[in-house]
Amino acid sequence: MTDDLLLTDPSAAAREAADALARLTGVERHDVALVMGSGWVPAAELIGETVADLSVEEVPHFAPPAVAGHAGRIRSVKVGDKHALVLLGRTHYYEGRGVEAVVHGVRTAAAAGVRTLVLTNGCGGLDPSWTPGTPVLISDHINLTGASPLRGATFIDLTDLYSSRLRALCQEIEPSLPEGVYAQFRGPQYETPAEVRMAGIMGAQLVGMSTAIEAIAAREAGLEILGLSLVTNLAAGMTGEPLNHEEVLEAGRAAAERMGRLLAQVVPTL
Ligand code: 8IG
Repeated sequence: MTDDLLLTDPSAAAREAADALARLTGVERHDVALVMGSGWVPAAELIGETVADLSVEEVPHFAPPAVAGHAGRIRSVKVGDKHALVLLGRTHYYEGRGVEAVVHGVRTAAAAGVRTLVLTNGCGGLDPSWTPGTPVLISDHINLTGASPLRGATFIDLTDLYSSRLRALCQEIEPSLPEGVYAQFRGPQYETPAEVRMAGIMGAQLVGMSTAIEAIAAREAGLEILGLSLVTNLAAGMTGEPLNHEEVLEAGRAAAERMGRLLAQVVPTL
């Protein structure tokens, strides 16, 4: 099924979705949005007080969830005095719905009044000291997908894309939080060991399938971005063991409490 408005006028599609969110949640404007990726859904419960809980099917132009552990819900959550929009699950580029579908949540958040965006993901780690369940602040990215959410000659600046101000705020709360460069692969297959070595030579410490394209759209929309990766597995070829999705979900469950507490502390300061 094609979504004509999403493809022909993505910003109009985002306005429609934002209007529906205001109506369905009863919250006129949201301050901050969080996209909860693989391994982060259990942490969502701990962020704050849920004011409204919707299925993505109720909100215009969102695609139904495709991956186990990606819940396909949108919540309005009160965190301190902030209204947070919590997107549980995301559309990935590898689903083949196009970049417009991938970044519709980010554009909807911006249209709903959001100024600050927290992008979370589960990913592979290249630093052997990052055991599964280690949270890492994204300091920069390498977009290896060949895709962009931008159209035409949109020459936007990506300097300090992952706000150094927001990273410093997180490190005040949790001084031990490491930082890393995130390389986005298209997926859905995980990397070969040679691709993981390539990513390391290029300067990446994290490999995933989501965040870079969303961050570009968020910057275009003028949002300040906090990127948080949960290393759910060592990247392919680093342990001698194959990767599996169950390991990802288990790392998320095990780290949920720590991640939820971190977000509950960070969000009111954003
Ligand atoms: I969770 O090792 C998760 N997502 N590309 N590589 C890539 N994406 C991931 C990985 C990984 N683990």
